[in-house]
Amino acid sequence: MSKYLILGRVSPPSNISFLCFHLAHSQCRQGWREYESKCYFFSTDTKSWPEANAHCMEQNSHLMSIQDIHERVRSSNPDGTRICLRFTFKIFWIGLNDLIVEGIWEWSDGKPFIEYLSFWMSGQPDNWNNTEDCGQVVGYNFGHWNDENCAAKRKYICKYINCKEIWKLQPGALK
Ligand SMILES: [Ca+2]
Ligand SMILES: [Ca+2]
Repeated sequence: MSKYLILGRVSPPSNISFLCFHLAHSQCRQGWREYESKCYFFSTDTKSWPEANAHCMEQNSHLMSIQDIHERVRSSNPDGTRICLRFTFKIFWIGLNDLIVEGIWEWSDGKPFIEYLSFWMSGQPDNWNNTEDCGQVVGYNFGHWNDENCAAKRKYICKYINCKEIWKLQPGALK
């Protein structure tokens, strides 16, 4: 059964084919954890950052970006808060990267990089050996961030925004 109520097409020139609104009480997909209208997936397997990025996108999500203090606190709080039960002492790739311009950090989901939410480990990012362009949260260091070589195999966190409280645009969904 469709989760969405189709409301109609958006007129050209938009390439967005329709608007939809979530009808029922929304839940995250199985295996994902809900927090404040967002759904998070904490992997148990390990992948390189590009593999993890592609995997999240295949799941209609992105590597996690940190867009407010709650996400940062949650991701940095190892005491069993809901979304970080399996977070303690582990390292997870998030969407953080400076792949395009060295030293300019961005989120892979295109959300703004909010400077005051930066949460780097002491001495990081160091772009060690000029090879570190992907960002991770370091569970054993209170969730502080480190840059590491993108080829390193790490666990990863995917995130998508739930439809519960927002109007959602789904490009091409009627094709
Ligand atoms: Ca770098
Ligand atoms: Ca580093």
